[in-house]
Amino acid sequence: MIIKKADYVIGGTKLNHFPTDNLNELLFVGRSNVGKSSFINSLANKKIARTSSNPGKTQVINFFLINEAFYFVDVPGYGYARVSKDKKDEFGVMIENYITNRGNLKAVFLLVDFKVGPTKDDLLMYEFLKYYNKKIYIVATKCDKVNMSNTIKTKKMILNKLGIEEKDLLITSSEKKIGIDKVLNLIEELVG
Ligand SMILES: Nc1nc2c(ncn2[C@@H]2O[C@H](COP(=O)(O)OP(=O)(O)O)[C@@H](O)[C@H]2O)c(=O)[nH]1
Ligand SMILES: [Mg+2]
Repeated sequence: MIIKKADYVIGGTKLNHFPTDNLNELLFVGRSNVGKSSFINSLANKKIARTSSNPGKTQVINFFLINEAFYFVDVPGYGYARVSKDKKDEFGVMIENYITNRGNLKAVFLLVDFKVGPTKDDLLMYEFLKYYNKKIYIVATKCDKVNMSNTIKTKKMILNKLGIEEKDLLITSSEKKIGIDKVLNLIEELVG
């Protein structure tokens, strides 16, 4: 798939703030700073999502209309220590509501830092998504940060922790544009 058009449409915290045109939605989740905004921008080949080295920025659920046909949905990253407990609970409830109540949610991309591997929060999110029978794709981000000799070991560690097979792991780098085309092909199959 080639993304020709990608535009921010709306941000909101509740179902009644979200788009009503009933298009398919692809959700991107992951811990804060995992490289989610960079990944969305790489796919779109355009800076639509705000990136930051200063985590905890995204506070609402953001919708980006892609090729006038479907949405990319960006939610606040979890696991960011400097966000207050109340805010964390609020974000958690907001994301859970979206995931459990949104009928047009087609698939979820769970982003995991390739070098760090799945954190406790990532594993919780993975279990949560499985419990609600969501179609899940695991994306390992920032693979450029792991050198060749450690790649196989790192990959095995991630597969073991999540209990998935090699074919179920998408290894990517937004910075070096690795694995991006493969994800775009997958998106084509999902919503094209
Ligand atoms: N080396 C490397 N750094 C990346 C990559 N993707 C994102 N980053 C950096 O990781 C930090 C967080 O990225 P961002 O996309 O804002 O993460 P988000 O909080 O998950 O949305 C920024 O400093 C990015 O420049 C990547 O593929 N490789
Ligand atoms: Mg972000």
